[in-house]
Formats: sequence, structure tokens, C-alpha cells
Amino acid sequence: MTDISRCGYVAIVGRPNVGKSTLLNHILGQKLAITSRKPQTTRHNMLGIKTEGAVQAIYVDTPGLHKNNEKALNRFMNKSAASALKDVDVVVFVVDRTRWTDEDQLVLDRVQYVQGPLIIAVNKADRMEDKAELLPHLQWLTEQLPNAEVVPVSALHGHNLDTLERLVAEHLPENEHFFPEDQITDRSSRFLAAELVREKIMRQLGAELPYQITVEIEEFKQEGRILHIHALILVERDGQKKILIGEKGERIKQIGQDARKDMEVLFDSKVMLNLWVKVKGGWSDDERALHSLGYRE
Ligand code: GDP
Ligand code: K
Ligand code: MG
Repeated sequence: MTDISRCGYVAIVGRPNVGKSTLLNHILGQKLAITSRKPQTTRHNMLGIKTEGAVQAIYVDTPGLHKNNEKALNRFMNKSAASALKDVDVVVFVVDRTRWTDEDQLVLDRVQYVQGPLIIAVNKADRMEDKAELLPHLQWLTEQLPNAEVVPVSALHGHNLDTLERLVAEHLPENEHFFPEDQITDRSSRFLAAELVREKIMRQLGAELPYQITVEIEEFKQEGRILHIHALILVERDGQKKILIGEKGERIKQIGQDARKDMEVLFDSKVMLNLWVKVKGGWSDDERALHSLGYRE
């Protein structure tokens, strides 16, 4: 089979926080999608393309499907996740072996109607210390999805991902490759830079986290050996701006340092990063503002 050219789309779906973006990064061997302990880290569908020999797998990382549908941003994320299920060649349904929730059920309800090959990746297999809440559900899960193949994995530690990738490859249709061999995503460098800043914000801020934060890249310019990046962080309220900047600017400084380190690896260049914080009320519940910020289907 290695000589036959194969190529196709693989949707990675599951509720928030099961480890979809972590899985994508470890399959690619590169940090592309941002991850954190918080739900709603991933807001957009994003392609991660892996070409190995004759096989090109085009993974689609999705925002998790979640229940709260009240805000425009949440509706947008749910739509993105649902649309990824259409027109793909393989679906990888990621579940967390330590926890089964109503939101997993929500995903299951959608995945049941998938016609093509379905793989259940039972993630966080490394977390033996946690009581395995999924196990009682697993039997039932496989009864609901009798045609699915089940693979235990640890996305974080890269455990058993070769098995998962081999299963995926077997299901990819015979096709010429859609993307050049060295292309790893459909997203621009600017987008990836903005996401890295957002990741550090998600990680730096705790319970007080303003989920309604967005990042825009205002400048992205290589000058000699240095890549100059200016990022504008939009928040909804003055209080959020204060939290983000922190005492004597310590927090924003840390966010900038952490983001710059990741950018230097990703872009393989020295980076000068400037961050600005600006209050822009109500954008996460405003369809038109979302559109102008790049939230498009
Ligand atoms: P997503 O919302 O489904 O994209 O989940 P993320 O990829 O952002 O991961 C959510 C959290 O789970 C992060 O803190 C990850 O580090 C953690 N995580 C992901 N995969 C694993 C795993 O295999 N083992 C453990 N212990 N943690 C994991
Ligand atoms: K997450
Ligand atoms: Mg994610």
C-alpha cells in the first residue's frame, strides 16, 4: 500500500478539553495548534497536513462541540465543529478515558450519522491515577458505534499515535496529494502568531480569565534576521485589561516572553514581539465584529 498515492481529510472531533489539538501537534511533530486546560481554547477549524511518503493525511482540528449556544462565538464554534464532519474521509472521535460528560454524548449523537470510517481515540491513557470514568461507557460506546475502531492513545506523550496514524492511512482514498509535501497548514503565519499570543493568555490567566479575548496581528515583517511582530489584544472591559497587564506589567511581559519563544521555534527566526491591549466592548456577541476579526466559516 505504501506505493499507492493516498490523500484525504481526517476530522478530529470531540468535546472541549479531550486533547484534540494536542493530538494534532504530536502527529505533526510540531506545535501548530494551541492547547490549554481551558475549554474554548480552539476557536477555528484548522488544517494540519502530514505527508509521509505516498500518504498525505489532512487533519482538521476543530473547536469542541459544547452546550452553551447563547453567544455568537459559541454558535460559530459549534458550527465549525459540525461542518468538519461533512465531506471528510475519516473521522477521529477523541474521548478522555478519565471523564465522560453530556458534551461527549452530544458529539456521539452527531458522530452516529457519519457514513465513512470512524476511529475512537481513547486519550489520556497515561493518566492511570485517575479513576477511569469512561470504562463503563466504553462498552456502550462501541455498541452505539459498532463499526468504529478503538485505539487507546496518549496525545501528550505520543503513545500509540503510530497505530492511530496507520489506521487513518488505511482508510484514506487513493488520490494525488492536494498540498505540497512541505506545507503543514492552511493557516497564515499571522494567524499562527495571533494564536500563540492567545494561548499564553489562556494559560497565564486563571479563574478570572476573560474568555472574550481576541488577538490581531498588526505588523508581521522580516527585517534582516529579525521578525517584527506587533499584536493587538482586544478585551471587552477595562477590568480585563488591568488583569491582563498585571502588577507593574509583569503578566503581559510574561505572556510576551512565552509567546516569543514559541514563535522563534515555529518561524525559525529571531522575533521582536510587541503587545498592546485595547478595550473593545462586546465583540464576542456581535456577529459583525466576529466577521471582521476573521471568524468566517
Ligand atoms: P482540546 O480542547 O480537545 O483541543 O484539548 P487540548 O489539546 O487543548 O488539551 C486539553 C488539556 O489536556 C491540556 O492541558 C493538555 O495538555 C491535556 N492533554 C491532552 N492530551 C493528553 C494526554 O494524552 N495525557 C494527559 N495527561 N493530558 C493530556
Ligand atoms: K482546551
Ligand atoms: Mg483544541
